[in-house]
Amino acid sequence: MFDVLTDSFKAAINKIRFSDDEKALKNALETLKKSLLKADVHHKVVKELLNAVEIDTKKYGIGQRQFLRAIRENLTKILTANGNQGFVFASKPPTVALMMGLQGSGKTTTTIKLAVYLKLRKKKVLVAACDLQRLAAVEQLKQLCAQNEIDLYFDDNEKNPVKIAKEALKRANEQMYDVLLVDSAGRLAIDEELINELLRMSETLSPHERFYVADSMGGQDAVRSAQSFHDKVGITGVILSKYDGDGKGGIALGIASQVGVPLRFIGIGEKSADLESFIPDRAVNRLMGEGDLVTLAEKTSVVMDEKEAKAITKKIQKGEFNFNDFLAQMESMKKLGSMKSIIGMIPGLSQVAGQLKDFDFENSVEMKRIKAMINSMTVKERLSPSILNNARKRRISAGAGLSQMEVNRFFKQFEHASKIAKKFSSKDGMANLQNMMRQQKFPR
Ligand SMILES: Nc1nc2c(ncn2[C@@H]2O[C@H](COP(=O)(O)OP(=O)(O)O)[C@@H](O)[C@H]2O)c(=O)[nH]1
Ligand SMILES: [Mg+2]
Repeated sequence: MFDVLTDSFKAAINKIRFSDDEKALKNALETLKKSLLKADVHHKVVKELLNAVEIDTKKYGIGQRQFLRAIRENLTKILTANGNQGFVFASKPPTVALMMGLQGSGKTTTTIKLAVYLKLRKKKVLVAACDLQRLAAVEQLKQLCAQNEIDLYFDDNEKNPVKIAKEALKRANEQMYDVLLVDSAGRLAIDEELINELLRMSETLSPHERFYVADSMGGQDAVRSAQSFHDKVGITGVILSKYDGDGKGGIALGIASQVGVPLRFIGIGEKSADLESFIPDRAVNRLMGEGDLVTLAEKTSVVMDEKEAKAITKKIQKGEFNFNDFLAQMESMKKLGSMKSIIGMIPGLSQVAGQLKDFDFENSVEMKRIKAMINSMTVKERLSPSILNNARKRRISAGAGLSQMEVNRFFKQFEHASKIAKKFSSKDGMANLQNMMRQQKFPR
């Protein structure tokens, strides 16, 4: 959903890639401003953010790295200013949460997602069906609760949602539930009747949490209605639903900075497991598009000069990447530091990095074998991998003191790696890679 912001962040950053004067900074800020406005961020928020970024960049010394740092820090400041993430339990159970929002915003779906989320954390959860506006609303909850083995309180004979809420709370107390989640009615627009119903519900329940479910695709309208709910009923936290859609990125910034309530969760799909705690760092990474790939790129450019990198990329694109290049790449990799720290910089893969033992790339048996193999090749073979027939492979395996199977496996890997490299060095390569990473879901 952040693609709008992401692309323009890159454009802004590129403006000061090769120059570091004030004019370049002004250019970059101007690009950033346009992109933020286009992503539906309120102009006041944009103005404040840009001012802060300008001041901080100058403080750090104008340059690309400093500019990025200033953006990152100021975005994080906005997104964390209001406190809590995730679910907060009351000191004495049951923790009562009232779910609010406009019709179709995702209240019911989010209620079930939250129940599943809490159940996974070994909490005893009761859901109350208090949306009596839409005919099918209670039926929808009955089905979802049955599918997910969640307890539901409903009363098909009662017309007053406040009474149902009251009875549900009584049951939650009596049967020692840890959490009571109350699904409420919505309207297409905010009206007095809805607000009155929510106020009476709120009085009866004294909820610890009043969650506002906001549709991520809603733009400034969604920010405005969140503000109205906050003014009239009071919100303790916001859950952004449909975060997986193609809405513009402004809403997270808008809610945090304009409404001033914390973002707690994000809904990332229609299924009941599709809920994640809102993690500001990750949101900022996504907002800025490449996570620490920026850092990674900077690191790589330190060990490999630009001309060399371009030459290699060209070779890969033409399918001319050979064993000499391979050896040269290995040498550069050494300078990059341990694989673990590199993998840790790629968004979504930090989990994997933690699981990797400190792997000594340079001194690994695998690396030594590969070097032995390449050393056993003739100059011609190194330059043209395609001429390697079986007779040549036999000679190489003898020379390197390895079995033919090992040699074959290495060649297969090399072929595979060249293919992947070729794919990702194409015009859309980086975008493909980033999409792939975004779609990866790692358990937390
Ligand atoms: N893609 C996606 N769809 C969602 C998400 N949350 C809710 N929906 C869909 O939005 C529609 C309205 O959801 P519902 O929970 O019934 O809204 P309510 O009227 O506020 O209770 C349903 O079709 C849901 O499947 C989400 O995080 N991602
Ligand atoms: Mg509903």
